[in-house]
Amino acid sequence: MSQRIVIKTDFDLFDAWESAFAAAGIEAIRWSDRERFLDSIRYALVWQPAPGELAAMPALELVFSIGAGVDHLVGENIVPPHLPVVRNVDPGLTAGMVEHVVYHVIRLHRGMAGYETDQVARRWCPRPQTPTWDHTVGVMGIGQLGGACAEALKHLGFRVAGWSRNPRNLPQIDCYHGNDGLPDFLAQCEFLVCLLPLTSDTRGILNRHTLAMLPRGAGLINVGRGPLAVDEDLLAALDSGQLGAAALDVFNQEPLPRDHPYWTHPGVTITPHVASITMPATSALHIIDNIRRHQEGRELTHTADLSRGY
Ligand code: NDP
Ligand code: OXD
Repeated sequence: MSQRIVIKTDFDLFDAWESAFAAAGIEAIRWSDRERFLDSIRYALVWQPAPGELAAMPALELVFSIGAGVDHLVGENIVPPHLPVVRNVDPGLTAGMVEHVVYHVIRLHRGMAGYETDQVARRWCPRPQTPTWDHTVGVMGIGQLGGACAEALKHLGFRVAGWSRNPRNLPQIDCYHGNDGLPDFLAQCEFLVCLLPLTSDTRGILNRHTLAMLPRGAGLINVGRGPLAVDEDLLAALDSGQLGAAALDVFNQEPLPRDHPYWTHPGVTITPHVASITMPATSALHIIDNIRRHQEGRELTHTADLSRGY
């Protein structure tokens, strides 16, 4: 049977996917062309499929998430229950996330926003500097991406704490887990990086209660998902000074509405959900490997458990 993978993506990267899959003898099909191939599409690589769209492909054997997050695949009639879901775990995606997180932690640590304001005012105003090892960065979610960020921040000298659902043991990272471990974890985070998946347990976890547990003036970097944060609580924490700054890449509504207060808040830095973008050349390798594993009856790697939400 032909090897066809249909691709639904927000980014116009079809040509790159097509050539990466062609090298492995797999034919890539554009989402807009899928009706012609419905009976022969065996694999789907998707971002935000609508209910019923995957169920309409009777030959489908595997679903690949274009993103590391699979919250877009959770919901009624989105993924037929018998189909395994493989999420995106890829060195290119990890490297991009490490760059983004390290950039923002350093930007906050070195007070760059102040110098940017000074430049606009033509003001020469050196400020004192402190070493990284005097500061603690907390990473919420120390999986594939959060774990790599924690390690990179540790290499820069920061004290690093991590928080996960289950007990974890990462070299030189102070690991906390579960609801019981959250207050002690948050109490030390002068910079908080949120790299949690969006699940029923984590929705709204950045709220007035948890933000109040941070040291006053802490900096927040949310790269997980927008609905992890309660926007009103986050804005109130910024306005009161409980939060010193927030670098936000993900939002409750994307694109962020033009009239949203985040756009103009002096403490907020916005990026349009680009902390790390899936790169076809490297991600395809992991997809092709899983297709081979599936064909040979071997165990798949990086499957998601949709009932758990990640
Ligand atoms: P992983 O599944 O590898 O790691 C998830 C981590 O979150 C694990 O440490 C897990 O704990 C922890 N976690 C999950 N639920 C809870 C909970 N209830 N309480 C405490 N910890 C919890 O995911 P990735 O690192 O690959 O990706 C993380 C998220 O990053 C994605 O789901 C996505 O939302 C986001 N992302 C954002 C991008 C962007 O451009 N902004 C790009 C890519 C991803 P445990 O270790 O115990 O399982
Ligand atoms: C992802 C994302 O989950 O880009 O990979 O948000």
